[in-house]
Amino acid sequence: KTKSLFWSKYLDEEKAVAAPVKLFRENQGFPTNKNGFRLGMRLEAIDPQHQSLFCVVSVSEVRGYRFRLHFDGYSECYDFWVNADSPDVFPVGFCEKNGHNLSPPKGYVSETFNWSCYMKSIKASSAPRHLFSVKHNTSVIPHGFRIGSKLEAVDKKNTALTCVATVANVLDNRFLIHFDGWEDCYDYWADASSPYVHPVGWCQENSRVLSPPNDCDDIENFTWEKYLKQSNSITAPARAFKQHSPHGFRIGMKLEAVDPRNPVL
Ligand code: MLZ
Repeated sequence: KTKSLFWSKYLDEEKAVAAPVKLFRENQGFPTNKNGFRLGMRLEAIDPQHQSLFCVVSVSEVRGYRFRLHFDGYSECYDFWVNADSPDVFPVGFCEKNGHNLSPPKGYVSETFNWSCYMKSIKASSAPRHLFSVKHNTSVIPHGFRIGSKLEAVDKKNTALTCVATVANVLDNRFLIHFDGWEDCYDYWADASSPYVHPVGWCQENSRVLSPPNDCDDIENFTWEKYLKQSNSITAPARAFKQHSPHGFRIGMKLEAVDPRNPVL
């Protein structure tokens, strides 16, 4: 493949090698690998900063295989980029069909929001179905994580904490983690192989501290047994978790690691 003049000179000067093209997938061929999403098309998407929400969004920029999404009626500062094959974008009508609440554009209320009236009023078009490469499986897959199942999960915004959590929604093979008693801003989607989720009793077995529900009146004496009885809840069964086989790492072992906040160190 032909390299630009800049690259050939730069690689020469630095005595560096370019990562071989064969290491990349076809969809990484920026900017040539185009996608069919076009400016202004409407669709539904999971808000990456607030993952419990499915929102009305529009395509605000297209670049190669990626595109930028904008929350209708909200500031551009919330815009975010996705790959064209993202599992977090859905055609218009997906939420209604699959029983998820849809967060309407700013200034609309979800009870009365109607996609087709909205599209007519703004004279926009919806992103055609064939552009969505993830085929969502609407038939229920029995994977043990049902809405209401309790489990233990790492709070990704405070990763030192493993907390009492509940499955709040299900989407294909993924489930939404919600932390009991907390606002839904901590919610996130996971699947059975996620290293952040564990069955009830995992903290105790592994001598970790479990963070009790936020509304727990007796934090010191929280027990799952009491809590499950009180709330009359089910648990996600241990066999449903598909975690990697025990690795060789043990507490106290030394190693080298990248600091994700200062990746050069
Ligand atoms: N410092 C934060 C921690 C919140 C942890 C929530 N975990 C689900 C606070 O107290 O708000």
